Amino acid sequence: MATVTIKISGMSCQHCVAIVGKAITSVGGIKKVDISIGSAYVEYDESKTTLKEIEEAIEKEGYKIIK
Ligand SMILES: [Cu+2]
Repeated sequence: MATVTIKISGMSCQHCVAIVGKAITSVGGIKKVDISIGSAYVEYDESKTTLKEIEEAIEKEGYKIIK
């Protein structure tokens, strides 16, 4: 199990929180997500997905990952 906190720009309200949460949980192997405006804490199974895949799912919704 891996845990990561991803910083996200472009989120401004609870609607964004819902969209990002949905995007992350749509990736396989996600065990836990805790989203707030501007960041996402994620627990995931490294044998099923990668951080890159999670980040891409967020970016696909129009948000930007802050590295
Ligand atoms: Cu919003």
